[in-house]
Amino acid sequence: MSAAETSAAPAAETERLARTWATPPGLWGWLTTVDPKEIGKRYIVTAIGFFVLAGLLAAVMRAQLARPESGLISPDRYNQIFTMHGTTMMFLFAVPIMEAMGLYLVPLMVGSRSMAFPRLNAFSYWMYLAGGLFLWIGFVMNVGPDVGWFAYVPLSGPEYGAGKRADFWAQMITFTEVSGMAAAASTATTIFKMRAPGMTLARMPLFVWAQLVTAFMIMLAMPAVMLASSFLISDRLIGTHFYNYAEGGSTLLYQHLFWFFGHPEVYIIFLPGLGMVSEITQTFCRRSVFGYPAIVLSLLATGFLAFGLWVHHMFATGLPHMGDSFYTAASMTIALPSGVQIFCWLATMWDGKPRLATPMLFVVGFIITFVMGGLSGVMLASVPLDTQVHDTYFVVAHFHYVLIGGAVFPLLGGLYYWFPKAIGRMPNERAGKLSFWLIFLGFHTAFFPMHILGLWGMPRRVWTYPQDMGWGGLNLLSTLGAYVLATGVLVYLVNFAMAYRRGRIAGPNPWGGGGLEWATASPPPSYNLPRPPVVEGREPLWMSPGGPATLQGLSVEHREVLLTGLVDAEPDVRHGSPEPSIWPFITTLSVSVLFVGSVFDEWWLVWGSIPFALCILGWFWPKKGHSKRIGAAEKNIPGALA
Ligand code: HEM
Ligand SMILES: [Cu+2]
Repeated sequence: MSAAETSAAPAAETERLARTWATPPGLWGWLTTVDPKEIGKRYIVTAIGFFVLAGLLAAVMRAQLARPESGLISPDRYNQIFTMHGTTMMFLFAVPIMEAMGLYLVPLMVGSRSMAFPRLNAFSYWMYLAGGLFLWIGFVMNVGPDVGWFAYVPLSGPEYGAGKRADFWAQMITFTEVSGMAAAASTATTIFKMRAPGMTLARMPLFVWAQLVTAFMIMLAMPAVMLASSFLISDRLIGTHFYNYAEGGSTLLYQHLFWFFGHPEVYIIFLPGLGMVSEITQTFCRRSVFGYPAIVLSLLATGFLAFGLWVHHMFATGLPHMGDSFYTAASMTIALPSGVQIFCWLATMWDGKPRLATPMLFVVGFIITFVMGGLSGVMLASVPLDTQVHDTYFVVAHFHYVLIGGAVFPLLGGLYYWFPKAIGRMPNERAGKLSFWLIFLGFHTAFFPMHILGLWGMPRRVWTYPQDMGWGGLNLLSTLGAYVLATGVLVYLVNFAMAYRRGRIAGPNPWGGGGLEWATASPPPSYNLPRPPVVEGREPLWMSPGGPATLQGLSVEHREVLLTGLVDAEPDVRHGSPEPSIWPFITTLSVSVLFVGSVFDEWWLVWGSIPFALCILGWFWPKKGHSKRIGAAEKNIPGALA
């Protein structure tokens, strides 16, 4: 067969492919699908649902805080509400949605038919859904956790945390972390082994790099918090003494375990956001991003450094001075890699005359807001200042600047940017711009005053404050800002809902992007691309606007994916990819019974593991798969596979 060519696949071939990769129709298909795009979309919609719920809780908090001595909600409800808000935002919205963007986009961007462990992706989604429902059902039944999103002991321990509330928090953590690690393992493996031929590491899109670093951070950080929450639950249920000072345990151990996860967590949330910013910036500036190697190195450096800062959350616990100084220095150092990336984007914009469409507006909003959040972060890294403003609204302002500025703005830009790809229709630009301005101005009105309130001494996690403190005015302003922000989010989502039904048809590449995700139809067919593309540069579509050259010979009769070499992405193995399967769903049911039951009685752990073991047996029951190594002669990117 001939060398690589840009021929379109004949219709018979794509029809056969569509049948091979189809998801069964109806409810059965919904429960059994292993298509990463289906799972990614579902994940994203669910996460947006949790974002809206947690946002409503924020609206309630802001209503309560708008006036001094307000009695809108009771202190006990307030405790549950801020805990649910923080917990939902971090564990059920931010991390899952960032991973889900990867599940949807990574296979398209690397030009693969599917992902490495499609059934594991499905399992990840079901586990996430189960954990989220568990937490929210608890909240509705008045057993919502009330111990803050980091659930410090001894407050959350057996002595002070009576009832089941803290158990609900701890077990929800186990659910979501299992889910998070499953998705991360699949993403990392896909990136390493399933890139299109020719997509060497140095040609990988920056969003894919960001997802890779994030996946490793998830796999390294999440076990720490699972340990923290499992020790907590066993202290509470079976009387172990991990955190019991009187019996030789340690309360500080909890903080170390939690923040060894908790600090990397914030980078897990915003590194994918940085990846989106790079993609959007280069498309709207119509040039490849300035300083690709510098950006990749910064992502890697952030990933490593993020594990060396956790103690800055514990400055107020009275650590040795040596420790204080070390973690101050480390916390300041991490500003450098982020700074490098900001300069790279600015240089790209400088050179590129950016087109200020909605995604790009969110990028600009991100740069402004994130730099401000970074500056208050560097201030907090200094121990004397931190001991002054610890647990005040200054900290609440800081982390919303980095979380909303650093992750939510890029995410809103990214969702808008890839919406036409996933749905096939364009959102309305005027509504998009309106939503941006409402969100941006609302955000700063809501959160900037909190810096001042914090410096004036207003503590966080208080349900109200006395009239004569003089905090009323700024709090009212902050509440108004929050409602403007909420209106902006409403406009943003309504715009999507309208576009979903009536938007202009997008076509494969509405923004003129250069990455492989734009080479296929919108929405993409179940098999992604008819034939594996052969990649010759970082922006394959800009190099050959007619579409990249393709490779023939991958099976269309069976679900077959092409595995390639880790560094150079030479064709290596053809590998069978799983058919739709009900096992991930059933396995999740069995794990859920075990996890939920164990909150009430420790014996569920023992008996519950039997159905779980049976499920695993069913899942991994040997099937006729196939896997064929590709001969040495064909490795150098031929036009056809043997
Ligand atoms: C959408 C607009 C938002 C508003 C108006 C808002 C408002 C608030 C307020 C007023 C508090 C402080 C409660 C207190 O200390 O008494 C708070 C806490 C918190 N928020 Fe938000 N928030 C928003 C979005 C977010 C997002 C997007 C995230 C994360 C991705 C987030 C994460 C947190 C966390 C982790 C806490 C700490 C909870 C705790 O103290 O345990 N928030 N938020
Ligand atoms: Cu930190």
